[in-house]
Amino acid sequence: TDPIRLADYTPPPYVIDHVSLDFQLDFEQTEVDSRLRLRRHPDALPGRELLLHGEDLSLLAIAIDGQPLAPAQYAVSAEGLRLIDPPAEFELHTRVRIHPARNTRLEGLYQSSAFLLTQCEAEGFRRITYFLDRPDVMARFTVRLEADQQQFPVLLSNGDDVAQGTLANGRHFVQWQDPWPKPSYLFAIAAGALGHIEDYFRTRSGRDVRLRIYAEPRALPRSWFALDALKRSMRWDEARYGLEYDLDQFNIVATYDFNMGAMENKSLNIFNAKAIVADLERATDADLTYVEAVVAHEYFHNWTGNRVTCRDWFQLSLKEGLTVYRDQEFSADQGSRAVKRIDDVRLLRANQFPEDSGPFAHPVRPSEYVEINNFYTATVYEKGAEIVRLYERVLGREGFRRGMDLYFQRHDGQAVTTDDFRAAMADANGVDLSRFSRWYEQAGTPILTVTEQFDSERGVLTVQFSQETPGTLGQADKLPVPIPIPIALYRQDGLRLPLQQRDVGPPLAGAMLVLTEASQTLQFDGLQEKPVLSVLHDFSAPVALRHRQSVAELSVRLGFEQDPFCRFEAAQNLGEHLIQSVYAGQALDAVSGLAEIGRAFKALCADAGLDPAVLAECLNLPDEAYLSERMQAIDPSRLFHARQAVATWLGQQLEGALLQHYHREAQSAGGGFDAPSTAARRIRHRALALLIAGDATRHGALASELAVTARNMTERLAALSLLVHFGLADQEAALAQFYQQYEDDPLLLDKWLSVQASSPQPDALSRVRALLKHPAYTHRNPNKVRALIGTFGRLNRLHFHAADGSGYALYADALQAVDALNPQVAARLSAAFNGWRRFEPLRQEAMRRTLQRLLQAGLSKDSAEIVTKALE
Ligand code: BAL
Ligand code: ZN
Repeated sequence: TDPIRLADYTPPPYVIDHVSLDFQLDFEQTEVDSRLRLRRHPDALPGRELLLHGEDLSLLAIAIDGQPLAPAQYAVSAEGLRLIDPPAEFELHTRVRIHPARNTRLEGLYQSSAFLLTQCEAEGFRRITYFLDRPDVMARFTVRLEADQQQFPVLLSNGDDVAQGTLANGRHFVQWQDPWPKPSYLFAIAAGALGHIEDYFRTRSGRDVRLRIYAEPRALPRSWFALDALKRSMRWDEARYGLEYDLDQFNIVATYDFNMGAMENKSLNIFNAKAIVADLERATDADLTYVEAVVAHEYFHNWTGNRVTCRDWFQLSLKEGLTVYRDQEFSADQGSRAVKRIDDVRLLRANQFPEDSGPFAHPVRPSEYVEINNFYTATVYEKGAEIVRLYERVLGREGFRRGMDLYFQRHDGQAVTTDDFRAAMADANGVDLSRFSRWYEQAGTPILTVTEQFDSERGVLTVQFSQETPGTLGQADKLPVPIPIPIALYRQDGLRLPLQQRDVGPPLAGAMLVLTEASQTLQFDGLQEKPVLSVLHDFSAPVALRHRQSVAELSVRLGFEQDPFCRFEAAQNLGEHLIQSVYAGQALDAVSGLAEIGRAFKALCADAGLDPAVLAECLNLPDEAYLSERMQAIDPSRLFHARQAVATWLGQQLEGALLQHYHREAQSAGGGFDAPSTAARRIRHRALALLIAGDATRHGALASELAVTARNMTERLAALSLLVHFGLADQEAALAQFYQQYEDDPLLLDKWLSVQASSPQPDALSRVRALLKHPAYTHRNPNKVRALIGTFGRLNRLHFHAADGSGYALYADALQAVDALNPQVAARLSAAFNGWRRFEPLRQEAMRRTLQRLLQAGLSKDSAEIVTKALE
């Protein structure tokens, strides 16, 4: 398949001013009657044909301005409907039939238990009716939904419901009107046996907005947290950006069958139940945090995505990077900003860095794609958010707000580009941001190297900063990108020193260098001894930092850094030093600086001023995905055991302190979803994991005890994971009990599957094999696929990479089966092999062969794009 290229962009041939849709809804056969008001786009290139996108539609009727078309006036193909010589302005009437119950791709209109739903982003609308299904065609929609009243008591679409009534034969209808022009990817309907909960939000201008969450009745009592998160999001967007909601109702529908996390359809968000249905009793703190973030994210899209949308799909990060940045900031304001930042960086490093260094590396604004669904990536989302954060770093929060204000002033109601966003940021602040375009255009994680030289006689520290972005497929040479680098100096005893800059290199503003060249040097003087240098506070740019520091220097940073992220970073560096030394074959006892590292961690545990959640993250060793990024010819089994050995050592070294934290926080850990209680749970569960790694015989009983006394799902699941992952005596009983207790709860069964799929115990593979046949599992449900197969490939590095290739084989078989049903979900699974070139030769070969076998078996366009790239 030929790729679609950004360079080939042309404006749409026609404008669609108005769309009127009439649905006769039914699970088996739905009919869609459409009337489009089209007129030739003023800038359109002349052409005799007009192609309207359409896939898997049966055309029942077609007319232009009331006149049925003769066969010579149109042609239907796999791509869509071609109109021959259409007038400059006309009304197109079509009627098509579609089959929702047969739709296993979950794109377009599909069935989810007792209701019908749509998913149109990116190109699902063309599976509903013929249309110019591209984001720069923004139209006003009127939608009439008609169905059997008993089967489909609820009929929802975008905008306001303007008419409804009952009809003969037990049927009824509701008519919806959306006053805001929107691209087709934001169209939605939901229809069927849905219950709802309700609340109101009064906007700052005094309008009352009715808020509803619709779901299967059993899920509703657990959806109040999400509804509250929605209200907090609405308030936050007014306070931080002056952005108010623009309709009188806002509806969310939750479903257990969904390809993504959620979807921001105008005023009718559709959510994976995983991102809505959550309370302390049945969801972990991580789940609740996720729900809060996704609810906010989709709501924030109302302005960043819906009111101002993307010109084309290459601009996806325009809305996604910006909206992720906004939800990150919202979450930071709800709980602990430091913990939020650490969590986000961990995620970026585990998911985006490998993408950026693998065969699927692509710029935040890609220049070509085969299947756009494959570009909803960590790069477009998370790295995109980091780039937006760069603007905030260099412009300050107020400057950033000025840029946002100008962006909306210029582009409300338009479909625009990342260049337009950057121009608004630059113009609002009177600065030149042209070099930031490189962040969007270049793939690959820039490597920032920091080298120090101290002249003890003159008391001068010379620091050289250099950057290099590695070449990626099709982009061999890279240019320097602007990198904001906050700088601090500490004395050995932890005192922060003033920065006395010498007249070398660019002058710092607010203790921050913005590195714009390949290399720049700074000097600081007035120093009595070599100071400890600290850079990149708060992870100020999405770069891979190479800064060699001694164990002594890292220990000072761990103990005294004022920036919590940097303390976490020092801990990660110390952990990495130990793990890599063991991996390289050293006995742990012989690793340089071991005793000093032990002392530094002990001191950290005793630091009463430290947020226990930050402490927990400092004690969380760098994960295998992140470590692997910095290695070649990886032996995953050796890496797992090296990391485990360091965890064991840490658990033994810190035993006393860990037990103290575990018991001291017991009471707080029974509290609600507030920062102190969630922090208490984090440190307790981190402490317990290390204690058991240190000595399972002595401390395993604590996990069994926690399984029994658990007061919330965070505790219950922590206990279950530890029992299973350490293969402790009570594991089978705990698994059986968990299953029995939550058999009726799809989201908790997902967890039950994931805990087993991620187990490092020797029986993991046979467990996964058995679970594939378990009634709790089906290839048809994306959440189940992700929980079992996805987790196995992503988190179980020991068994996925089993030396005999059994993990790859099992995974590939499952992937192939899923691909036949749901290409979008299968393509995600395919990415698990992307890093194959980084492994030792035997695994490389086994993975390469698996990829070839998959390709030969015949894959969907989605999966084929990923697998082909991987083999290139
Ligand atoms: N637009 C797809 C789901 C999301 O990012 O909100
Ligand atoms: Zn989004």
